Amino acid sequence: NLTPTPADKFTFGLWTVGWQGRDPFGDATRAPLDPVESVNRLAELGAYGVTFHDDDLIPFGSSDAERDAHIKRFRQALDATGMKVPMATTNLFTHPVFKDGGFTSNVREVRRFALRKVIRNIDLAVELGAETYVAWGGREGAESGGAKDVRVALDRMKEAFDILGQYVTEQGYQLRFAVEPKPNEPRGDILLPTVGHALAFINSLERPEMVGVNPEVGHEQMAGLNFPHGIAQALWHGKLFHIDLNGQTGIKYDQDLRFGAGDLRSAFWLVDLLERGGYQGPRHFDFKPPRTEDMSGVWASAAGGMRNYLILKERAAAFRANPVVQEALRASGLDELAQTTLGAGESLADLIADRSAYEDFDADAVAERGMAFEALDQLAMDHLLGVR
Ligand code: GLT
Ligand code: MN
Ligand code: MN
Ligand code: MN
Repeated sequence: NLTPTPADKFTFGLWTVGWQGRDPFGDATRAPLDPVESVNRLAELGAYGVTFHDDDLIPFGSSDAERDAHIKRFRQALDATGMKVPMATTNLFTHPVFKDGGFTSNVREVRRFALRKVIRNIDLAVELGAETYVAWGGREGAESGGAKDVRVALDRMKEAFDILGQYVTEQGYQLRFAVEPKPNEPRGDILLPTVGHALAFINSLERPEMVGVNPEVGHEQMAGLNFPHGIAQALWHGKLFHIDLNGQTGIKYDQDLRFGAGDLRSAFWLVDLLERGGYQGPRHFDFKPPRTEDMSGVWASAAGGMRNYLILKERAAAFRANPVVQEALRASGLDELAQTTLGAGESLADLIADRSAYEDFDADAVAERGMAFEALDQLAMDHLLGVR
């Protein structure tokens, strides 16, 4: 069934369908989009919910009365449609004050302002039912070596997450943070550039259990990395708190194509992993409908991402269910990989005493075994391309 329903847990950032198409070379190609319109249209398309930056909903600099009015209209749209807000985040990148970062700006009063801006939106996020708070540090970085003492900047980054963790704990909120890595753009080099860097950083925090990652397909691919492998490791650490789905074709600027456009083979293995790997969270789309599109193209792009996910889910399930595939997986040794390397009850001393493991081991003979990965991969291609 390729028709999305709320049970599929598809969510969209307000900033995605609301992107006006401004880029470094050209002006907006689309008019501003009312968040209420986004909620209504996405609900009609079968989405589960929306996510937002503070400034997507409440323009920067709004008065308290204006802020209340924006929140009220948004809430009414959520109530009327049943749409949820599972995640929210903070805009610490658009206003010029954040030109050198938010949590790690060299300017101390900017860092204090950034923390207050996050705290204010955390209160709203929790009121709206969010369970995850994303932190994308797009402006945390540098263009030149002397501009940032990276070790000291990481001290400030840790300080920020420790303070925010304390705030959430003291308020008794059920909210977890998800760090979103990105290697570059808009800064020349961004701190916490990949999933691996972020996972290591989290271990140094005061409350590591409250912090996980929000990897984005295109961001890891901009670093030349295998996205499903990064996601598998995040799952292995119990740190996949959220995910940004989109499309990217190789190492170039952040394309933010709709999910499924871009590296389709990688998307197939990603859906296979998410559906089998125990990830229960939202399938969150963070894409930019190309600036060539009018509003009907925007909604076509949003619908297309969900459709591609559901097609790949069906294709991956067919791949796993096919007995020919199951035999090919055995031929490729996947069941053997699942066996422990030492036998049950076997000790290190037993391994060292085992002559067949080393002294009598015939490396040349064992090396003759082919792994049969090509046949297995062609079965995957046949399923992905729809001929099986
Ligand atoms: C911005 C960025 C995204 C992040 C969003 C969260 S904002 O559009 O490019 O990848 O997920 O701050
Ligand atoms: Mn991106
Ligand atoms: Mn983005
Ligand atoms: Mn993102």
